[in-house]
Amino acid sequence: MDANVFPVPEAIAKTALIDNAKYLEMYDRSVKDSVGFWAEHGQRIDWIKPYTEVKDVSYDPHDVHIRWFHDGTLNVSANCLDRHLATRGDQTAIIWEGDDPSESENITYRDLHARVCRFANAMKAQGVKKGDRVCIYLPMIPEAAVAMLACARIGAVHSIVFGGFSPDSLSNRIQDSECVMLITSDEGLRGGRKVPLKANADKALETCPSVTSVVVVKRTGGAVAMTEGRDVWYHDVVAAASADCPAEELDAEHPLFILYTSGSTGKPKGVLHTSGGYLVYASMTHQYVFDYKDGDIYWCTADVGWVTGHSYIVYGPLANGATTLMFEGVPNYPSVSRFWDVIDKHQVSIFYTAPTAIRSLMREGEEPVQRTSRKSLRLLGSVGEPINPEAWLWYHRVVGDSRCPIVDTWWQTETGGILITPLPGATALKPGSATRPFFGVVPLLVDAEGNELSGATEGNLCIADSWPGQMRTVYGDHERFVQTYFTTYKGYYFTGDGCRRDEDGYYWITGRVDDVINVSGHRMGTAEVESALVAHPKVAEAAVVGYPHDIKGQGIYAYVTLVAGEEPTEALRKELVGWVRTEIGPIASPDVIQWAPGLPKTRSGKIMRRILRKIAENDFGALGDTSTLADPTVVDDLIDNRPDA
Ligand code: 6R9
Repeated sequence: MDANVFPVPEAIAKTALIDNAKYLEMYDRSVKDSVGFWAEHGQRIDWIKPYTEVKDVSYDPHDVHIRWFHDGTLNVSANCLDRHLATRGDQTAIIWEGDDPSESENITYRDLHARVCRFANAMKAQGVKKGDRVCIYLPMIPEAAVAMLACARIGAVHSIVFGGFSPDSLSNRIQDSECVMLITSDEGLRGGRKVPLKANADKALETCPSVTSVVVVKRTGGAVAMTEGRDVWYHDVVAAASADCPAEELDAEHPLFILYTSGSTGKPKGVLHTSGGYLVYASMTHQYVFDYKDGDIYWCTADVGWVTGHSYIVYGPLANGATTLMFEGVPNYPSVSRFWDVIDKHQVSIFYTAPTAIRSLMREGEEPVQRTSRKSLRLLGSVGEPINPEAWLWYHRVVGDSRCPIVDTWWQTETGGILITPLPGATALKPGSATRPFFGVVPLLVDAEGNELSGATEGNLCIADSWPGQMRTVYGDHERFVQTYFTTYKGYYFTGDGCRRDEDGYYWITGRVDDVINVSGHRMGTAEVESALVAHPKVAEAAVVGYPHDIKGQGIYAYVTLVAGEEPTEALRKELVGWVRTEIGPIASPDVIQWAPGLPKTRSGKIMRRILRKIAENDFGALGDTSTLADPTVVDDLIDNRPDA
């Protein structure tokens, strides 16, 4: 056998839910009889009124619509809570591990149910109604999960904004979906440092007239301003609320949440997910991809501000009655052994994290890992960006003691759940490959003209058919949804990723083919960073590209042209980095700023990003044809003055 293929370990094969024969049989049925397959698996969750229609989907650009189980009714929060009470009321639903290792808490299903009911009633008392949008801007504390489930219980639509986003970013997102309520906390706590969430929120709300009430969770006890008539304390409103809150009966296609994500152009898009199909898909992928069984302790290190936190900390695991760990902190606080200490402390058996975290911990050597036991682990996962084989092998050998399979899960905010992934009991692994499609998923590789490519090949990754977890629209802009995903390659969903398929039919994601970059697993539109830069009074023009970065996967490389008369100084460089941090948030900080007296443009004025990418990559040999440039000498200047990235 190929040295780079890792077969299913015997111990896993013996107990896994799905072996290879079963995978092949189920996959075959899922694509040949999609309706029959999903009619059956849709029943894994509880419906109030059963569905009779399974699938109503069109990818025709004139009439894109995606509906699953649409005549059924259900409640997502009842599926995550109420239905477990009789059988597992006293089981831990959420293990919360605080930023400070001395703080942790186990919350049972019964307790979580009561907290969600109380907060749902409190939201109603504040005037929130079914269909209203509610913004959640919280750190990784149990109240974040409580708020999500409380929204789901009453049919309000949550929009979570990652706590690392700036007031401006928060305000844009609130305005776009016209949220009526904002749920935040006094401060957040990460790596021992405080994040001024309420102060950020106050700033954002200056431009958000739709928000009439703000609920503030007391996390650190830091002093905050409370606006009379608008702001209330979480602990006050839940104390006044009843713990009896019947779950609202909602249509399968009732919106569950909006989550903003970056695209190649314009402002972030509000990705809309609905209730029934999403929950079926999130729970099914969680069970099979992680081979989840009763007794497992499952930990996904994502933040609920990203889709991974939605599907694989909260909705998928809780729908499955799992024990899910929620971590407030960071991998290197108080020491670089923190992840492994938490695994030992709570006896975690399934661990799901991002390649950037692995790479940064790998840099610290093996000792901080080896001084911990990790005997409880049986499965590892990776998500967010391609994992390089070196990091994969280290994760496998050092963290997993060569015992635990790694599921490299490829998916997107738009897909709601995992689409390409190994199944631990079925799939032999190749480091760096997301391997094979999940049930019901038909990946296609197409060339630039949209011709489908067969066999071992490389191309643009599309998906041929729908799956229940697929996004339904861009909130408030269905035309943008159609334009972004369904017009480039007719009849297919276009992912924006490039991909290679090998001779065994395994998929290898090669990264984005559009102007989206992936920084530490966070999606960032180069256009967003550019518009932040040009908003600075001294900047005339900016072009932003990604470049390979050892830890972050990709770093942000900005070419900046100053307005005439401005001097390119080190102080200004720092100022611009700080400016982008304030405009968007720390995750968007440029790693490199290169002063560019001119940018390479075609005669029609289009910036040739291909060339800028090559220069940023330090790859001057492959600049390609520069003859169409209006002024080819700008390229030489950029090469000569490239700072050491
Ligand atoms: C879940 C999530 C989506 C983009 C996606 C792709 C990249 C995610 C990956 C991966 C290679 C993996 N991506 N998982 N690339 N291998 N296992 O990350 O959603 O934030 O929307 O990002 O991330 O480029 O298109 P999101």
